[in-house]
Amino acid sequence: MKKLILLSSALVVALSGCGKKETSTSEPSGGGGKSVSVGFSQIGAESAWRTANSQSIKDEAQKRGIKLVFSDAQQKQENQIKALRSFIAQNVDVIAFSPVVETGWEPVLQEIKQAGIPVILTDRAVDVSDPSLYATFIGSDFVEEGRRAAQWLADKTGGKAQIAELVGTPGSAPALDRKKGFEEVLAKYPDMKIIKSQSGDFTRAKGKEVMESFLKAPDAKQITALFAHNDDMALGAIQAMEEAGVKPGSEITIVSIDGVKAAFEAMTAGKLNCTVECNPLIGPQLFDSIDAVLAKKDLPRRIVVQEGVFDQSKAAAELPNRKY
Ligand code: GYE
Repeated sequence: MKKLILLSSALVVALSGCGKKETSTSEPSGGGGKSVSVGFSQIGAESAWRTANSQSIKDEAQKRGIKLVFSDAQQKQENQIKALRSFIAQNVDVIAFSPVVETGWEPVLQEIKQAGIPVILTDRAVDVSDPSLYATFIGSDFVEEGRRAAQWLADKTGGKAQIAELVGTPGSAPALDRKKGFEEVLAKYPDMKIIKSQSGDFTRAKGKEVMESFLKAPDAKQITALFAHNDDMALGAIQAMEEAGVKPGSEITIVSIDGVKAAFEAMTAGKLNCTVECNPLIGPQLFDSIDAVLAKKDLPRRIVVQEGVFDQSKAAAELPNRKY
């Protein structure tokens, strides 16, 4: 059975070999003996958060002399599944990945399990019924981030806001959970309502496009606040507002999530009001967990990343400290 799976996986790799430019391998420099190899399937390069996340993982692999096979799925689940199968065919020691959406992973995770390769999830969670399909999940508490954004907005507006929402990638853990946490807090404030909600796919370009359409709607004037599921979409929306003659940060109060450098710059310029931190620098925690898995040590099922909330009053002091 194992052989059959390996064979079919090898075939997939061979067939998809041509035209596959998104995979890079970094070989450890120097050293003897067999080095550890890790296959990492990344979602894409949709945001500044993601770029920092990829860099953190690559830097840490390099630092520890681990052979990293890194594959970029360009926001497509099918590409991630192909990459995971190619990691089986290459017989890597550990597979790690950040799943673009929550569902649809069970079959490929079963194949990985049959091949005897441990799996570590980073950043986003999966929805599977068999808990033995992965060793641990390292990532932020997205529900809490949504709660923090809503609480900040409630405090800032005295519990009164007509909110436009820019949602992340449909079906992704951060989009589902941030919305859930945000709405949970909103339920306590009868005068806070989401009056518009649409996906901007976590990108600046889509965030701008969707905000443009919000601002063209007949009831556009009713919008008093914007909740963007990430900074990139908020930054795109800020551009759309400026082009439409609406003052971001004053006429529309804006709260987003991630805490990337550009968000701090927008806060110091008075255009963004608040960002809830979501830390992408999880390379060190990932490779610590890889070490533990290979040493057959028990790992917690869930490793939560620590993070904070920053508004304009803290932005200038924090800006020089930002690492992403
Ligand atoms: O907030 C967003 C990125 O999954 C936490 O994905 C991540 C999210 C992050 O594209 O900027």
